[in-house]
Amino acid sequence: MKVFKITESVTKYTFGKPINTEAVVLTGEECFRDSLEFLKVKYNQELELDYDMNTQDVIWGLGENQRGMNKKGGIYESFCSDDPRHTPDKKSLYGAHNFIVIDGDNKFGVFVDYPGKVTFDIGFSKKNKLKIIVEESNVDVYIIKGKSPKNIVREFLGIIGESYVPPKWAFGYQQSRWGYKDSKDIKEIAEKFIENKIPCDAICLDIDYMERFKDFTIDKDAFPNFKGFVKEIKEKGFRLIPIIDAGVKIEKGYEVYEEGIENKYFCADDKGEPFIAAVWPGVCHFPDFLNSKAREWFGLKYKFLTDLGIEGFWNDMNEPAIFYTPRGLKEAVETAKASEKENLDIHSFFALQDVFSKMANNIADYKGFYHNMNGNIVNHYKVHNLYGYNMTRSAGEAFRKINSNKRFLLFSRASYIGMHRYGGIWTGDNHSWWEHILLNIKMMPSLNMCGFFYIGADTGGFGSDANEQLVIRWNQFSIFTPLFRNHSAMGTRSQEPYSFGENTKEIITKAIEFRYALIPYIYSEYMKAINNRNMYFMPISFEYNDEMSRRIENQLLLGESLMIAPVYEENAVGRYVYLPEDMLLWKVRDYRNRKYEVVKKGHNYLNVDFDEIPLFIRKNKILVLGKSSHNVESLDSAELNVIAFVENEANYIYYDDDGNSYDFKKGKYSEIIICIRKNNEDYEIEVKNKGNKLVKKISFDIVDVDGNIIKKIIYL
Ligand code: MIG
Repeated sequence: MKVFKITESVTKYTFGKPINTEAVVLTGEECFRDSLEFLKVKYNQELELDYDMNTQDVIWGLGENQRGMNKKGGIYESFCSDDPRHTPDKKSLYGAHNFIVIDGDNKFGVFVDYPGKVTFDIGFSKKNKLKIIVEESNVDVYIIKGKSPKNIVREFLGIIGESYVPPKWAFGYQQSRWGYKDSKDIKEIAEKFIENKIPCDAICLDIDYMERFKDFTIDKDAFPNFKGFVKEIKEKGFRLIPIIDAGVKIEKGYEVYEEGIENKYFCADDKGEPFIAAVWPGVCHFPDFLNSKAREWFGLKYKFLTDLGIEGFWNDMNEPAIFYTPRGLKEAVETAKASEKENLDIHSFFALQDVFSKMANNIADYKGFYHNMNGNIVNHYKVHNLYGYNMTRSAGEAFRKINSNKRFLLFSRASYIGMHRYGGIWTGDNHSWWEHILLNIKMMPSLNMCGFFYIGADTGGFGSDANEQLVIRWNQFSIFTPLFRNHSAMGTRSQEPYSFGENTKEIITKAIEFRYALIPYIYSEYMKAINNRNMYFMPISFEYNDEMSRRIENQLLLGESLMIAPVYEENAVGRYVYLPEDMLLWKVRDYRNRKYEVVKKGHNYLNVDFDEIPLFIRKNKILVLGKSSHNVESLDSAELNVIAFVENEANYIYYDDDGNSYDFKKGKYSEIIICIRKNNEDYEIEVKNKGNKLVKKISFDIVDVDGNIIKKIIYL
């Protein structure tokens, strides 16, 4: 074991010879210690980390994963998996995020930097035993200390490098569906949004825009003049976001295939030949994203689309997903042949069924190919979780070469910590199930802990048919997530905001308008979270110390001023809410109508009608609000509305920048610093403008602890 002091609060313990995942950006100096802090270590073939939890301990983290925000009671496997049925018994989803925070008498974080399979048994096998099992003993373990979970997360965010910042327009609403197949379909969607006056910034292009699912091609029949079409749609106010898949079609004469072969940029099998697996385009090769040259090559291919006016992408199938390989197919066919004509006994029947269903994403296939990590040949299985990460890195790095000071939108399905520097995440193929709204809610703060901020789920659910109430309730939550996209699978019921009756359309439109009115706050909080290494979504107890707060799994803090309590149960017209202190409640139907009530600290039942979004403003906190518009670029920033809940003094820093470039990193951003102080029956307001040239007027609704409102206006 080698030990390195990374920062005052972070120590790295190196076992064997780990593969450098580049998840952590700091190295630090070697120091001496003969044992790990907090954890017991056993290692031979595997490495096992043990910890005795107390009954009261809460375990946070693990990013995109199942079950609670408190991970206690579950067993989880970090292994990026393309499994669209996120039932509670599943141990892996698309991402692998090996960071947890132990929140008990001892408070510390653990990051297991290992790119293959890691199992977190958090009191599943044995009530109070935390066991982390790494399949190999070449691994870096980081122990992160801090006086609170919030602090520990901040320390962790400090060693993994700054999170991805999308362009501001990416905070607008996005409409997507697998099944919009050509320019006619897309145009129709755009027209519907315009006609119905529903704000929207982007429409996603799923695999049908490509010529036979080949990356970096356009189907000429579906889009006869793609460049012109991108421009036309943009003039209507929308951007197009094409999908990019990991697999490259094997086809003579197809440039990406030919170049990949010529330069040995594809993953190889055990004979050194390009590895073959079938995905959407049929048989494919996988670009070797772990090879820096291949990564650079593939990334620059995005230029084909950026040259056509594209400014955002989503990277799919990058676990990588495999439908079948020649190996799996052969095994299945042989098993089938051997079973022919027989009167199958029950075991052979199940074996036959299994051999077909296990053709996809089979471990034997993941063990059957190799990466050339700059001269070092590594079996895929050992570095599986780095694949999607490096596909997204490949695009992210290329964007800097294509246009060094322009922010592109990028989000990925598979991920590992480290990828947070290059793109966001959508949480993959969920279902139109009520349970998945709750899962969506719980994942958000866990992902923030792991560095991922530009995040969101398929609103309305990807698989299965949604009903209108579910789509309403889901939108009412997603208006708060940085990535806000309605997406669904081919063959499922349509779930665009206007797909149901007038009344449903009205309710969803009002929710989306509220999202746009909230963008000043959402963007300000997003950027400040990244710049100050805070979280955007937090569990309640990251700010409130009482024991009850630690147990709340279905309310979130959003930025520094708000608490949200979404409704995620069918037919519910209300819900239970716990308040750690008195808060100001605004039930939003139409953001233009503001009505507040003070809700008392403690246990409350809240009525929430189908068209209402409950929003809580914390005590001595400030919410800034603008006006809605049809897209982000057309937002009118001349007037800000402030809603403040003031007992004695409230402060807020409203951040803004150009929304398109990286100039903010050079200090080119503006702040409006607002301070409201209670002074007998009145308030003193101080506003300091540091460089904001857009805001001319701020109107204030200041509410005191008894619910009395005072209105004021200040001109800048
Ligand atoms: O095997 O491109 O998660 O969002 O619509 C399915 C089609 C492939 C999976 C993605 C989903 C996308 C779909 N893709």
